[in-house]
Order: sequence, then structure tokens, then C-alpha cells
Amino acid sequence: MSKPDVLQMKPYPAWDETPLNEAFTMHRLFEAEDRDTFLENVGRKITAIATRGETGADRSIIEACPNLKLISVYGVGYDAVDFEACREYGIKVTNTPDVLTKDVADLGVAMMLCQSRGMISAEQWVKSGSWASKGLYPLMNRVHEAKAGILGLGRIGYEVGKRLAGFDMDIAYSDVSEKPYAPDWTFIQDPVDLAARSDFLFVTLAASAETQHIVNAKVLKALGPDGMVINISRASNIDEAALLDALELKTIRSAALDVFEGEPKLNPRFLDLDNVLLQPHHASGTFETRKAMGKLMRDNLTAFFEGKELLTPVL
Ligand code: 8YV
Repeated sequence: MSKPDVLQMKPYPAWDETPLNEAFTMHRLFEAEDRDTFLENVGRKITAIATRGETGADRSIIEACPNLKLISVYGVGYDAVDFEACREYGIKVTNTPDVLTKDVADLGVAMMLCQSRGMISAEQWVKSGSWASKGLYPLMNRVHEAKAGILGLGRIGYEVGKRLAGFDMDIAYSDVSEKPYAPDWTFIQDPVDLAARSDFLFVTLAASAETQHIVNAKVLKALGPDGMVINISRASNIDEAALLDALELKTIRSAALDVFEGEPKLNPRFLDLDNVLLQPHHASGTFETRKAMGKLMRDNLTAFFEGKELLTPVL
């Protein structure tokens, strides 16, 4: 029996590539010399796409595959998938929720601690000999008992909050509505008001057209010169130009960022800053989680080809 044809947008680790190639005929778009010719040749055969969170599938890809029925995303975020085109052509979309939640929360909290206590430059202080020549490292900022704001109390935001509670932080959150599962945390709907009472502002919202630049110049002004912003969601949730201005002018204290507009290329202004912690979009990047994400993405593909119910549909 011939194997189903799947369009693969980007590479996966070997432990995913092997079972994918065993079960399906994978058409590797990222290896194509000429993307248009490649799609012209295989487009009609394709009924499913395997993609990654930050890669998604845009309208041009969707329209190049007229028999497409499913887009299976390796990632919880599906903002890079053109939902309008999917609705128009009746295409289903799945993602990989839950399996990555705790890793993303772990990294967000680690970024807060690392940046607030200046751990990266403290290591430089040791390695460069400054400890011996100049003495004690400059004092940094306390985390425990500080005020934390969580913008978006979904799965990841909630796990961030649970961890922050362990540091006796005073936790507030903003979302479209008050969450019954967070009775001990203060609900503040307006992001500006949330930022105004926060020392640490976590951005944990699922990105969409509605959340675009939700952290804008006004929010950053409210966060103020003692505030830090931590973004483990998507770059589009923050007005990056306003953030760069705030960091350069030190109208906020610092930022810890795992995501960037146009990543993996960064706005060069970030590279000159001494008040940022820059991470390469790896919040879900542990062996355990990536293996679970790969399996869930494959299981959705298998369910689809076997005519079974999709495990984690988002459309
Ligand atoms: C990426 C992500 O999918 O979950 C998401 O939405 O962006 C990430 O987990 C990951 O970097 C693999 O490409």
C-alpha cells in the first residue's frame, strides 16, 4: 500500500524523522532548490502538512496544495498558520498543547531569575578576573516577594504563576475574564493597570491579530523604570520598536526575551543593550518535551489518515 504524502516545512530531530519517513512519504520543502517548482510537482498529492510552531503555513503554501485537509503543527502556537485560508478551504489544524507547558514556564521563570540577579554578566565578572581585580559584583534586584503580572492566564501563564507562588511573589494577571482556577491571584483586566502594579511582567498570551502589540508604549511606561518584561510567547505580542526605545532610554529596567520579530534575525539594536537577556526561541527545547511534541504531531497525522478523531484540533 502506498504511504500518504505529507509536505514537511522544516526539519525535525532524527527520532521524529525516522518514524515520519516510515509512516508517510515526506516531501521536504525546506530542501527544495526552487520552492515553486517543488510545489508545482507535489502540491496535488499533498493532503497533510507537518510544520513547526514558528513556521506555520501561509496562504501561498495552502493554495499550492489543492487537496490539503490537515495542518499538523509541532508547537502550541499556530499564529503562523493562515486560519482564514484554512477556513476558506475546510482545512483542519492541530497543535501540541500541554506537553510543552511546564518547560516553557520553567524557562520563563529561569529567565526572570537569571536577568534579575545578573547571572550572565556575573559569570563574565568571574571569567574576566574582575572579581579578583575589582572586588564584589554589583548588587542586583530581589525576586522573591516582588509583584508579578502575568499577561494571559492560559496553560503556560498558569504554570508560570504556580512557580512564582513558590517565590512568595504577589501575583496578578490579566485575561479576557477572571479565571476560577486562580482564586489567590489578583485579576486586573487592563494590561496597563497590570503593568503599573508589576515589577515583573510575563507575556504568556497565545498570539493573534487581537493581541498584536498588546504590550505597547503605554504598557511599558506603566511598567516603569524598575520593571522587567519577560516574553515567552510570540514577538508580535510586544511592540518591539517601543520595547527597544524603553530599553535604550531605560524607562524600563530590563527585558528577558525568547522570541523576536523576524527571528532568527534580530533587530541589531538588541545587540548593543546591556539590560536584556536574549534567548533563541527555545522555551520548549528539552529532549523530553520535544519528543512528546513530535509524537503528538505524528499521532495527529496518523489519526487523520486512519479517519479517526484528531487528538488536539484547534480548527
Ligand atoms: C516551536 C513554539 O514550535 O510551541 C510553540 O508555539 O513556537 C515552539 O515550541 C519550537 O521551537 C519548534 O520549532
